[in-house]
Parts: sequence; structure tokens; C-alpha cells
Amino acid sequence: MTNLTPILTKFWDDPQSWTLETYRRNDGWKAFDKALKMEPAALVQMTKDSGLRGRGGAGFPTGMKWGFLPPPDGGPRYLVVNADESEPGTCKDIPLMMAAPQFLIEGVAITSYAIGCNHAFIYLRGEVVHVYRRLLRAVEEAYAAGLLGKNIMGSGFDLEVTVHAGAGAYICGEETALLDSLEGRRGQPRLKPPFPAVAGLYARPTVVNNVESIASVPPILLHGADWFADMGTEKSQGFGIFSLSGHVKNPGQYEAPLGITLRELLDMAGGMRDPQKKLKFWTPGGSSTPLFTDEHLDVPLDFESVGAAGSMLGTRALQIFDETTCVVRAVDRWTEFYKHESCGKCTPCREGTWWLKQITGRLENGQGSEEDLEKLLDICDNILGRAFCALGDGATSPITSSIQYFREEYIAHLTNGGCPFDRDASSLFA
Ligand code: L3W
Repeated sequence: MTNLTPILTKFWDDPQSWTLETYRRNDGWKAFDKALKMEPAALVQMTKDSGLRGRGGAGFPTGMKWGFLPPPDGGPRYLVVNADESEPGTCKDIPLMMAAPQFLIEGVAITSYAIGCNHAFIYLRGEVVHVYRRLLRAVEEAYAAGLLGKNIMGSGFDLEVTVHAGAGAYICGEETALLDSLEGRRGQPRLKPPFPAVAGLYARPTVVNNVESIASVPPILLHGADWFADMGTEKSQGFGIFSLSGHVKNPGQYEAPLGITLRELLDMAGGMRDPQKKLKFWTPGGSSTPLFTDEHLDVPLDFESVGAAGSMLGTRALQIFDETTCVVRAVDRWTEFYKHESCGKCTPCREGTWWLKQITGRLENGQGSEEDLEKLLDICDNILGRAFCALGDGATSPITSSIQYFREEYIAHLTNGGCPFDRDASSLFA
């Protein structure tokens, strides 16, 4: 594995990389030792100074989020790790938890100490039973070593960690739907504000952070805020795990400073799967982020540059599609996903995604008319900014961006009376 910043991915290839022993050999749990000798407020300040921004998609400053918690009032406050990785193309948190779960558990311990939490939860996507087992074992190992539990290492700090597996719904990656699900209710988003920092789990102050954000805390504490802030770009500091999939020679996870380009990542990943085939389109951060094309190969993959180029960095899920892929077919598949995963709470998303799927489906089959393109854009316009949460907005991204860049391909389906592509030639959507 080629990695420009082998930090979270440093020992993934070691045999038994997931054990506490391997983690300890790689400086594991030293940061927690250091944390327990610090004032919690200093840890929050360090996280702010590092510039760490949420790695789950939105990029909200992590230290600032911790700072939003109201002053202690004697009642409980919670840390909830969002491990519900489900954004299409995103495969970084699950590999991280499989290969090096102790990074997350140490991050949970440090963060809990920093924010005054004595019970933390890891909410895991329900389908990944193998990850659930690995996390449970890793938490047990940490308890057995006295790193979790009561009066940890004589510090007077108590921490219980609960691993909870959801039931496999994309909506439960939305932080407030996740909290409802964790409380035993049907996972549907809550109205914000109040944000979880003020009223979250059981209506108590709660920090919800992504797996990779929390796992990044121990290395930041060990090496210093400046070390982290010196990586990446001015406003998107540090490193991140980029997941490459699709028509790429060596798909997988590549850890690198934010601001790296797809051209550079593709070089690290051995190039296109078939070097004779041209890159056609790609997602910078999963299917919820507007598509890019080969014109965007040199866009620095940081929050600001990707935004300025018309998309979002999102979860850094780079799905690569070569010229054999029918973009209409890809968009139709993604739209089916959003329609299926819409929780039904709000009308724009529930009704809108259903209509979007009707139209992308008939266009892909060469039915319908050119007017359908305007209808698609109109429905997208009625969802964007009007849905209850980001799911609806995400559903519009592949549609609007594919019409922007590949309108003629939609038309070709109509003039051809069906898909003009050889479906057998494209392994992704065959
Ligand atoms: C307190 C305020 N807290 C904001 C907190 C808020 C949340 C975080 C970001 O969507 C994106 C979405 C997907 N006081 C606050 C405050 N916060 N203002 O900051 O909030 P927000 O609303 O910007 O985003 P979000 O609802 O967390 C996440 C995109 O990520 N995405 C999806 C990824 C899916 C997964 C998955 O597979 N599980 O990660 C991909 O691009 O479209 O834009 O914590 O509480 N004033």
C-alpha cells in the first residue's frame, strides 16, 4: 500500500494489526496517558488549534463542535461515534475499524475525557457483522487492560463504551436519525436546532463525530497540533483517507494530506484499470457530491477547492468511471438508492426521489422525451434546500451534475431508443 502520510494506515498490513499488542508497539495509548495529565479544556483547545475538521462529510471544525457543549450541570453528556458508513463509494471507516480499531477506541477515551463524558457509544452500520465482532473484541481488550472502565489508571476518570449495531439504514448516518435509532426509535432526522451539542442523546448534550475524526485525535495529541496543521492546505489541514474504487488498477484506501489531486492519487493507485480507456467521470466524495469529469483531475481535494469547482469533498469516496460507463445508467442506479433509503419523513425527499427514479429509469430505457430533462432539473430544484436533511440534497447531486456535463448522452438514449453503450463492456454496471 502506498501512503503519503502513513499514520492511521501505518500498520494495516501487519499480521494481527487489530490487536492491542500491535497498537501498543506503534505508540498506541501513549496519547491517552498524556491526555490524563492535561486539563480537559487544553485538549479542546489543542483540537481547535490543529484545524481538524469533521471527516464524515460536512467538514465542520471538530474542536469548535466540542466547544459548543454547555457548561457541566451535573447530568450526563455523551460522545457518539458515527460509524454508520453507508455513503455509496465510501470505504474508509470500516477498513480502519477492521485493521486498527484501537485508534478509534483510544480516540474515544481521549475525547470523552476532554468533553467530560463517562459513557460513549459507537453506532455501527448494521450489515457489517464482522466489524461489529472486531470492535467488540477490541473494546473488551481495552477493558481487560484497564484502559476503559472505572477509575482508569488511578486517574479518577470513569468511561464505559457501548458498541451498538444499527439495522442497516442509510438515513441513520444523519446524526439526529442516528440518535433516534440509538434511543430505540425509528431512525428519522430531528429538527435542528437544537443541535446535538445542546440536546442530543436522551436530550442531553452530545458530541457526534465520525470514526476517522475521532481516530485522528491520538496522533494529533502525540505529535502536536502544529504537526497536524502543517499538513494539508491553509483551511483544510491534516491528512485523510481517500477511498478509490471503480475503474482503477489498485482500488483501496490511500492516506494523504488534504489538497492532493485525483491525478496524484491515480498515480499511487496504478492508474486506470485499463490504461487505454479514458477517465469519464468521478465522485469526489460519494454519490451525494456533484460529479466531476477529466477536467477536474487537478482540483486539489480540500474542502475549499472542491467547493469552488462546483462539488463537495464529502467523504473522499473517489469512484472512478471510464469511458465505457453509461452515466445515465450510473445516475439511475444511484437514484434508486436514494429513493429506497429516503426515510419518508419529509415530502420533498419522499415524493421527489420517487419521481426522480421514475424519470431516470425511463430515460435510461430510451423512453420519455427531452422535456424530461427539464422535469428532472425542476424536481431537483424543489428538493434542494427544502428537504428535512442532507439525504434529499444528495439525491439531486448526480442528476444535476450529469445533465450539466453529459446532456448529450441523455439525448442519445432517446434518439437511440435505449442505452447506446455496450453494457457487457462495463463491469461496474453490468
Ligand atoms: C452546534 C451549530 N453544532 C453545525 C454540527 C452539526 C453536525 C456538523 C455538520 O451532513 C454531510 C452532508 C452529506 N451548533 C452547528 C453545529 N453543527 N452547526 O456540525 O453539520 P451539517 O449540517 O453541515 O452537516 P451534516 O448534517 O452532518 C453531513 C455529506 O456529509 N455526505 C454524506 C456522508 C454520509 C456518510 C455516511 O456514510 N454515514 O458519512 C457526503 O458528502 O451530503 O452534506 O454535527 O450538528 N450552530
